[in-house]
Amino acid sequence: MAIDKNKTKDLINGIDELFESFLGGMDKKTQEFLRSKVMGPAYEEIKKLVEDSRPPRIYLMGRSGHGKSSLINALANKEVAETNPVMPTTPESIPYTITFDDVFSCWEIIDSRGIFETTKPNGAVDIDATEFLKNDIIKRKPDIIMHVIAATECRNLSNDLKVFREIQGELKKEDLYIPTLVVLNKADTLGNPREWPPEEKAKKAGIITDLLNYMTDEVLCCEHSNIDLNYSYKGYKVENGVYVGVIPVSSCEGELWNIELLSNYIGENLCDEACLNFFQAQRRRQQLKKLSTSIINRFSTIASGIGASPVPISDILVLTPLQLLMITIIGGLSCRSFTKETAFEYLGAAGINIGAAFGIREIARQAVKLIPFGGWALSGGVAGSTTYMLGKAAEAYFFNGELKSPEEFNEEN
Ligand SMILES: Nc1nc2c(ncn2[C@@H]2O[C@H](COP(=O)(O)OP(=O)(O)OP(=O)(O)O)[C@@H](O)[C@H]2O)c(=O)[nH]1
Ligand SMILES: [Mg+2]
Repeated sequence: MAIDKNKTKDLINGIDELFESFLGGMDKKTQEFLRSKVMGPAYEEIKKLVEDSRPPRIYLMGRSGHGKSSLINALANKEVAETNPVMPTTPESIPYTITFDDVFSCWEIIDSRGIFETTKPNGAVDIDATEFLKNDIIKRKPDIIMHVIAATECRNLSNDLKVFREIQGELKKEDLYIPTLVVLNKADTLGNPREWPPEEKAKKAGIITDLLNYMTDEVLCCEHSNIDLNYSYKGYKVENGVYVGVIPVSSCEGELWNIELLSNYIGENLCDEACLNFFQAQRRRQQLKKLSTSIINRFSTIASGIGASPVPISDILVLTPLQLLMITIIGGLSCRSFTKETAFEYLGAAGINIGAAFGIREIARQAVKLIPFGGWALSGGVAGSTTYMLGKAAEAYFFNGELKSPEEFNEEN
């Protein structure tokens, strides 16, 4: 299970019912304040993360046989059906969707295979192909472009990058900026293929670094910095207004290398709406946890807004629906089911008696005991920090399987 966009409405309706049941007995001004300044912004956050989410649109560029399909299989962590195994004789791009049904996600891939094949004897790319590629990118509007080049062929194919640079110049005129990554595939075949992986073979690591330097210094002509601070051979971040990085990988089945770093880097360059589908499909816990942490921070900020209430709110219980919603999202991001029962599962594990006989008020009363702020006045600071601590404790439970007391996260806030 995971976050299912189609369940968002049910979840929000369920939580909203709880919330409304809290409001009874409060004066109108407080009710209005809580609706518009607490739950309203919380629902807005869910909308941004879940309802606005859409599949990432990934555009593949590169010559036949350099490993575009293998790379997608490596990233998707499964064999993706080839839609058209026959080499096209005229440039055409082939869009297809990869669905990850069990995690409610999908990706849109556009494989521009064949475009660079129509080269002239001198290696120049055909003018029609260039025009086609430009128009195709304008038409498809991908979120990211991956230019896949077999590492051993880089030195012969530098012209392809120059051609693409010109295309990007044209795209800019259309106000279209699409982050583009050079993926140096088949890094394993550089030098002696038996010397592998580079983590264990310094010579291979050196060959890869030399190639990265060549690509950035002589082909792209731009400054670079390590993506992984400790290892230059894992790839460079570049900023030349067109390309965002040069990353070596091996996408050979059974020999995958550096795919996780590539995936993270793609995520860094994707817009917010495309991230959930991209990472959830791969069940990338590290990345999903980052999304969860950002939700915790946002929900804590929303909770602390309670301090600005026109009428002082002394009942910390009013935060329970907000916190249940937050815990459900954290659970969903950790690939649990996206229903409020997930939040109850955590509260149950944390020692709260979630019997069917108890009403939500009782659950709330018990939940408050998880964080002993008894006797404190409910200020914005207290509301924010209790929400934060509860979120972090739920995150530790769902992502790391650790049952920690929320208080342990007090220092961090
Ligand atoms: N050694 C090695 N072989 C690879 C790697 N990636 C792909 N290959 C092999 O290269 C061949 C071509 O890979 P594909 O993924 O089909 O290449 P493609 O770019 O999709 O080719 P077209 O669909 O024809 O455009 C296959 O035999 C792969 O097994 C790699 O990282 N290392
Ligand atoms: Mg292919």
